[in-house]
Amino acid sequence: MKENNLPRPVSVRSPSNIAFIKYWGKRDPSSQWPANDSLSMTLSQASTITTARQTRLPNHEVYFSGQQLFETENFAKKVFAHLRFLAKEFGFQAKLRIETTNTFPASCGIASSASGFSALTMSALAAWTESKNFGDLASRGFAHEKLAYLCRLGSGSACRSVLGGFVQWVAGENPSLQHVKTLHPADHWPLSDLIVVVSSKKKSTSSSLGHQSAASSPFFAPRIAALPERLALVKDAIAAKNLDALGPWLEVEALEMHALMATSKPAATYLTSDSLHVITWLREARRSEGLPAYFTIDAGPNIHVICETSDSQRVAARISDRFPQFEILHDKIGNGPSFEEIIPTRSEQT
Ligand code: 2P0
Repeated sequence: MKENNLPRPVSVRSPSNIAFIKYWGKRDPSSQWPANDSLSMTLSQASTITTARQTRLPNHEVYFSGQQLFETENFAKKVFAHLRFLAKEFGFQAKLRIETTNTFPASCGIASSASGFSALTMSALAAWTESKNFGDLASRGFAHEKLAYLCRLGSGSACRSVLGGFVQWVAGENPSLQHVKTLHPADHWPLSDLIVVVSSKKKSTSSSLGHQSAASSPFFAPRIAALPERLALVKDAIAAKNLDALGPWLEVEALEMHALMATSKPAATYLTSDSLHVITWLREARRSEGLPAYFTIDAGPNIHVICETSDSQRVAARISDRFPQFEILHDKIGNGPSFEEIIPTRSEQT
């Protein structure tokens, strides 16, 4: 406790994740109940670091990369709404000051809602409950399962970022039975995600709108019917660490999701001719040179090239050779969120 009787700030670093089996479509938006189970790999580099502190201010204050956010923007609306929801749900009175940054370049077209809402949820709860680590949070009623549930209410994919390694978000028979679980820890199979940034433009259709229209695509019902068997095959391939068994399903998932997006009402097209150049080249390099890499794609135009970490330098070098104009972000499987040490400023050293 500091001299001014306000608890010290807490800082949580939470990673993004890349879905191998996609979450696209909700059975019930109010409880964030997905249409299907999804499976992702938690990343280690692409993260959000959020510092939260209690204040005596009349309202919450939110800063992104040093810039104050106001509720007029859609993204900020969701952030403020989530803080108010958490405060009301658990009776927290103090208003928070939230300072957040991403470790990946701002607006580079990398989906940040998973890392953003998980870091926001965990740091805010830690600030309110004066927790310094996950043990403290658990002892105050916020164990991982509860954290995942609360992160999910901010943004669905954020619940998978609460855990490290290969993570499944189980939809369950009803909204209250959904949960997340680690299938294998990060050291089970070191995989890399080489993110080829073909565009850094902000996407024009938000994921939330995309989820709403997903069921209007003629591909939605056959996808949902095919997913249980596909999920089992993907889980087997991960358990066996078999990239040639996993890879084709990564590509089917990415292309099926983008086909769904492009055929929904309203439709959204995220892929660009550059996205198509990269994936066409990758498939050809795999066929002709045996390049051991497959792609997946998020709700945007950038291409996530998945390969074993032992091959990642070689694969990245080939991509850079062919596409020197595109930045590549090197990422790999990670262990999940962590509390960060905050170095107190001189005025805070009481
Ligand atoms: C996923 N995505 O499984 C899929 C694949 C993007 C493509 O979940 O409405 O930001 O906040 O629950 O989590 C992105 O959607 O949507 C997403 P909300 P979210 O990662």
